[in-house]
Amino acid sequence: MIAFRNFFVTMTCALFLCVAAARAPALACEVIVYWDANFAGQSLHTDADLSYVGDHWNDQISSIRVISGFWEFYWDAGYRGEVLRLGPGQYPFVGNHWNDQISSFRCSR
Ligand SMILES: [Ca+2]
Repeated sequence: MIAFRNFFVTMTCALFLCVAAARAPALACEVIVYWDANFAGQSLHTDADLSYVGDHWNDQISSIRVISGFWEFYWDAGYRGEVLRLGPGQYPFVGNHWNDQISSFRCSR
């Protein structure tokens, strides 16, 4: 009986960890992009991959907060062109080279 209970507890814990692990990737990608440097101007908070940021945001992003996950920012739409990879952190300015250039971005899972 004790052996059975231990087995049950073990399996329950294993199952829980599996569920937690399966959910982790979806929960671990969150980013905020900003129109201007120093997190100023309009902002876009998302956990979604964007193959095109849209006409309004295209070539406008100047600063980024990566809340979680590792994100790839691309020069062109469709995840093409040069890529800038950023992990969790604050990026008050993407640099002169990348300023107002990003057209698509996605979380690298
Ligand atoms: Ca800008």
